[in-house]
Amino acid sequence: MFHKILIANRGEIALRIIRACKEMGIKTVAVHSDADQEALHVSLADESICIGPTASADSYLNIKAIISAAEIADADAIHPGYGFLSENAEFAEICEQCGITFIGPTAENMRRMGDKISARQTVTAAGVPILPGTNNSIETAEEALQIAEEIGYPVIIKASAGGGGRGMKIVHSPASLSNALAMARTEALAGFGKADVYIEKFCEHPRHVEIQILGDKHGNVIHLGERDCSIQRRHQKLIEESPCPVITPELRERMGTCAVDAAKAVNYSSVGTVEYLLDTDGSFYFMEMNTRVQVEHPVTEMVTGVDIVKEQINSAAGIPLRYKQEDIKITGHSIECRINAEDPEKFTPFPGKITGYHTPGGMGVRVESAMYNQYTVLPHYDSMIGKLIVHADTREEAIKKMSCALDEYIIEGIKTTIPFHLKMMTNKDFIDGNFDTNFLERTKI
Ligand code: MV4
Repeated sequence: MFHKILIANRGEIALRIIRACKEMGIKTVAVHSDADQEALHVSLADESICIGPTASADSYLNIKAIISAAEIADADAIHPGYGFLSENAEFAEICEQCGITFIGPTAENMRRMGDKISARQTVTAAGVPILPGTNNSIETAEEALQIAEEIGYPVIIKASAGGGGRGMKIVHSPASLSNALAMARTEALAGFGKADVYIEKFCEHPRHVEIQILGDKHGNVIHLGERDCSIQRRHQKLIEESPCPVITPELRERMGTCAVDAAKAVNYSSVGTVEYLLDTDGSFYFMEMNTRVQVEHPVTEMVTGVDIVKEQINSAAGIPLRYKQEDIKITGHSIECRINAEDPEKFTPFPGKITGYHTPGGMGVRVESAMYNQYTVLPHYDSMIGKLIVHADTREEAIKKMSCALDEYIIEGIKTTIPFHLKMMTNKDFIDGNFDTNFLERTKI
């Protein structure tokens, strides 16, 4: 097992990893930018090293500085968290070349699944359903028109090196296809360094349902059930829950088995998430695979009792999975609300000093946050400042518990998304589980 882990991240996920390490008896090294000197992860770690100026590019994305910090601190592993370098195959390779274990999948896993066309080819070979479309890059308008005629409009053009909704173009008729293709290729090249795009049938009212995967370095892969992440605004998730309100045990079994087959097809060796679109008729289609621990992993932990971060560390240390698939049971219902330092109606960032802070508690209430009283939320980084997670026997009880916890959560001095979430918990369609990825577009909360 590792002697000392460097956490190459900040905020709530850095705290989450530090806590897991402490419980495992592993020393921790926090890295921070100049501006994060007062951040909580710096004081909770055993050691801390400043890795550069405020800008992420000069600090949390600075591979040389992070590797140097690991060498100075004599860390034998690095945990990247999510975002930043967590899906950077080159960083994973450099860690291994420096004799430092990267706590995550292999660079090969990242490359196979990070490129969306490669991922589609891989999962198709593994028998995972994908939407009708192309498994190769589309170069010309003629090709695109022919494909679109075959699959029928609307279609969606996606960047192979994109993800998370970046660079997508929805096309409703042949007249707009050529321009959309040209724009998609231009934006893909500018945004991701590769112009490769593909086309698939556009699913008009999908839910975003994802399966948590856990693999080890011995070929074992299991799944930990699903999360419904449909409540999102401009591809930013706001509320996640497990189980999905409309899933059946049979559908969970099929989606989970397909996700495991996809992971086994690339010999996946860490935690990961297979993302699907779930259509209104119960059909599901592979979207993409995220090769990192995700923000929303706690809702899965709450319904399965599995500590996903600890299992990720164990797997990176070469320890075989302690769970078999038949050990995994889904108990109760869990909901997560993302607490962002944003205006609750405009969702514009609202950084500033926290002048009063009280966290909710009680049975089945969990707060994951690096906030504290008098802490100053910085404008330089992501606006998510915490996650409020609840767990109860039923979805109805979880919604009630979330309402009470949100009401008890006091954050003074800045605006947050708490008022938005309080309204969501009393929204009839949300309560009835009647929503898809377009919910916030069509519903005035
Ligand atoms: C789609 C789709 C509908 N049809 N693909 C968004 C990011 C990434 N997870 C894939 N995404 C989608 N891909 C097909 N063929 C719907 C989404 C989607 C979405 C699209 C537009 C606006 C908001 C969205 C939220 C979640 C998923």
